[in-house]
Amino acid sequence: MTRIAVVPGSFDPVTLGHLDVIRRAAAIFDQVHVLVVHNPDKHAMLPIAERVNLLQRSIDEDETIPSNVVVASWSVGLLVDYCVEVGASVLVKGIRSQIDVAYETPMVLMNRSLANVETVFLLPDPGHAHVSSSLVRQVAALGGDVASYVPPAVGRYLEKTRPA
Ligand code: COD
Repeated sequence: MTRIAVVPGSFDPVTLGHLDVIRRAAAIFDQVHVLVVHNPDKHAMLPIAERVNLLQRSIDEDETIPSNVVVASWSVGLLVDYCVEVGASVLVKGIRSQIDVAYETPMVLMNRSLANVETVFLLPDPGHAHVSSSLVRQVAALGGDVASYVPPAVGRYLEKTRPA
């Protein structure tokens, strides 16, 4: 049986913490769908198409990420609807702290209740545990160097789009 997992997120933008979790998931599952999902609780910086584009480029440029990873987006309906559509039985979430566990726990139970989709929590390398898309956006907006926190494709994009 092919084990398909979905790694969902806003990826606004993708960070090295996200890539760390994607890489770990790809080593465990046969196929990994990295899914850009609209999170209505967050005010997005990048349109979904740009987030998908940056994710795809970042994965393509990272030789340590295997070829069983695909990138997609989902903006209509439940996350578990996508899982059912592609035959995925597992969601993978990255956990940086107890705050992430508390935030994710009700969603784990709801997704299991809605469609019997289980969730696996993966911890990133501790070097990425302080990295979030929102802090990257803030550091970049205030003129800081984000090269240590994002893939090169995102670094180039943020540099190019930085207001003069
Ligand atoms: N290290 C490790 N993991 C990380 C890091 C890092 N540095 N940064 C982020 N992560 C993890 C997050 O904990 C999360 O698991 C994932 O990566 C994505 O993070 P973000 O910030 O890009 O995305 P979020 O948190 O805005 O994404 C939220 C989802 C879209 C996944 C969430 O809103 C969701 O599951 N929505 C489903 C909607 C739905 O169907 N709801 C009804 C049933 S619950």
